[in-house]
Amino acid sequence: MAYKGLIDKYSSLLDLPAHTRPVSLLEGNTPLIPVDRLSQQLGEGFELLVKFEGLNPTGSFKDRGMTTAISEALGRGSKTVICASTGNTAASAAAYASRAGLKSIVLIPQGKVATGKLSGAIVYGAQVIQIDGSFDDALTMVVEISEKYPICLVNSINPYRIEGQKTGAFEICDTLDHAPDWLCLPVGNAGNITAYWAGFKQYDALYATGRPQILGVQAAGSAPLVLGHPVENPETVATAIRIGKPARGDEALETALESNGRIIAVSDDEILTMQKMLAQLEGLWVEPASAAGLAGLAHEISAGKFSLKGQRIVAICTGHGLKDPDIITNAMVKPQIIAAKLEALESVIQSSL
Ligand code: AN7
Repeated sequence: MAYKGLIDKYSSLLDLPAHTRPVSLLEGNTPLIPVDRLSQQLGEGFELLVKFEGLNPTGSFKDRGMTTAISEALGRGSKTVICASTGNTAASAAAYASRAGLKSIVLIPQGKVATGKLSGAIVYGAQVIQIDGSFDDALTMVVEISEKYPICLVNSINPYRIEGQKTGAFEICDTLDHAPDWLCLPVGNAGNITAYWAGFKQYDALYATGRPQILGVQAAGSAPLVLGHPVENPETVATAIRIGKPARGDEALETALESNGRIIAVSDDEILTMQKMLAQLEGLWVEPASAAGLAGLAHEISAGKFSLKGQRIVAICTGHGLKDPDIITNAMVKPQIIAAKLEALESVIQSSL
């Protein structure tokens, strides 16, 4: 049967109001890719798989929750949606709003949104507004404005975002026939970790698929859940998770506790090293924030805090590397230029022959 998107596929498992009018870009259904060369670098005796969420229609995991949030907003009669965003939510909201015939307004922190996300929001037709402040400031503003005007808020405070996002957990259980032992993922505003946990619990209650332990990973310069207090001026190269006051922070902490997992922080260096390892060992290019879950796993393994034997571990890679090409090109050595002569080519590729 033809694939019609997440609402169609999992309708009976998603708590959506009757007025919901499905708007889909055939999101979800992303591959769970074994990464054996990477796992061998990290340790022995375990299985590692990457759920590559960068293959969603707008290049990030946000599309799972946006199909549901926009579908509900459309059915309710909303004309305009709004969100604060570090970039991926903005692009996703803008795309789904256009597909639904709605207007979208996105607030982003000035100068801190990667090129592929900003250009997405613009091409999909959003009204893009930069805030002279952080994501957290922008989120406060959109919450207030959506209480004052008939504009639908589509940040992950919106419960329908979580409903759609749960499908990531369903897909993993469908593919593996069981939940993995561990799930590793980056944590920013903490919608994704909240949704995965809800999804695994729901599937386990219905089909006895089990529950993973959850490893949530923040960037060290933006790690409110590790520090135990909000971070006023969050900083990290992983701009997607440059968030100091996660809206669903309490739920993330509860998830760590309930799942017998934990939330940790990794440095920007660890994140960029893992981004490179994934690309150069496996051919998977993810944006920096998306490498954080695996960077956290590597961190725990090298600290001797992880017993790997017989474990099946799934890492969620949340966004595509093409979202943030500048992080690569700004740091690269410019490719060499040679004469258009065979001898010149032979001499520079000697070591690869
Ligand atoms: C690639 O787009 O918050 O913990 O405004 O883009 O559910 O917030 C993005 C977050 C991880 C963290 N990886 O997820 C936004 C935004 C990527 C992201 C996260 C984000 P949450």
